[in-house]
Amino acid sequence: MQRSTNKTNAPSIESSRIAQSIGSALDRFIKNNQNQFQYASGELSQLLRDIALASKVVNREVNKAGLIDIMGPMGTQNLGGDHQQKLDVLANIRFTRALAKGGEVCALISEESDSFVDLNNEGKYVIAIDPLDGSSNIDVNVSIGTIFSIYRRKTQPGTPIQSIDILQKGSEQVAAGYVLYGSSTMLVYTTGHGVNGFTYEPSLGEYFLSHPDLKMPEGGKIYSINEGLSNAFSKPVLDYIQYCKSQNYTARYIGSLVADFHRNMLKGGIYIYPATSKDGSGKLRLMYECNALAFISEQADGMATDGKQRILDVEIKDLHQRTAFYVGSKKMVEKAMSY
Ligand code: P6P
Repeated sequence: MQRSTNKTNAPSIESSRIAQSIGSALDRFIKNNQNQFQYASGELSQLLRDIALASKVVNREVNKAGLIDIMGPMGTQNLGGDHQQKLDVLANIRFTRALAKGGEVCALISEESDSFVDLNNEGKYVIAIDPLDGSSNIDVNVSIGTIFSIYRRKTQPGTPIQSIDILQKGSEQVAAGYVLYGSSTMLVYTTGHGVNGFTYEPSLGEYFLSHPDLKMPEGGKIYSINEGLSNAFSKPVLDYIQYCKSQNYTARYIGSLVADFHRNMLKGGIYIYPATSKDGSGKLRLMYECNALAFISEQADGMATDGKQRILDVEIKDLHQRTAFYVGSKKMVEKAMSY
């Protein structure tokens, strides 16, 4: 068989295209962009690396959950009364340990811990994290996610942590992101200069830039809401759902916030978890679920409200406070707000 020879020795089209398609590795990207970060950039870079490392460990455990005894409930409940899954607790341990070792975070707010965790170090940052959101989907092999918000502590490092370090509203975030353990594992984050998505290559143990400068389409035709709760919805919410149906929008609801959010960010759409007659303040948590996704959505030219005001402006009264959540394409959230 005649072998095709590449006379000019220039890289063939295929190899140059493949080379182009793989973006820079996360470490390289963080280093190249750390000067954008007006605070002590080296420390934020280290913090993002610590999160990426923990996510690789959690990813490995999530991917083999069916094979080792880490499926199913722990038989315990967290403060919010959610039945903790074994992977919830494992993920909380992994992230807490990685962040404690990294030394950049002095305090951690987690869905899995009743009060904040003092990591007893001189770190300048505070993190609010849902180590594994959507954990009820783990046993049925549906995508799940990690959600995190990063704040700077307000008081001097080395002094006792105070509530002003902990109860910071969403607009105070200096960085935020999520990990989506889906058909591929992705890390998506912002430091206030746009949103970038990285896809994990397990054979190399590296995240590579795959979705640079993510922007939410201004409009969309996907609405995500649990219509099974319709009897508990207010009339404006029901009216907006009817509007979506009148426009022949597609209903897509995975029941895993990060997966629903990520799809809507890429394709355009709106995710709604409203206040209901069952949950007067909604179900989702402000500090470690909604604030991070609200920051990301605004950085991607989207919008996030609680039905009345910008999520990032909501005052924090309690670590585990809940909020109604309308997030996604700007025009869709504006329309929903008009009801
Ligand atoms: P419901 C998962 O428990 C979660 O926190 C989000 O990931 C998800 O969007 C929502 O709750 C699903 O709640 O009441 O529709 O089952």
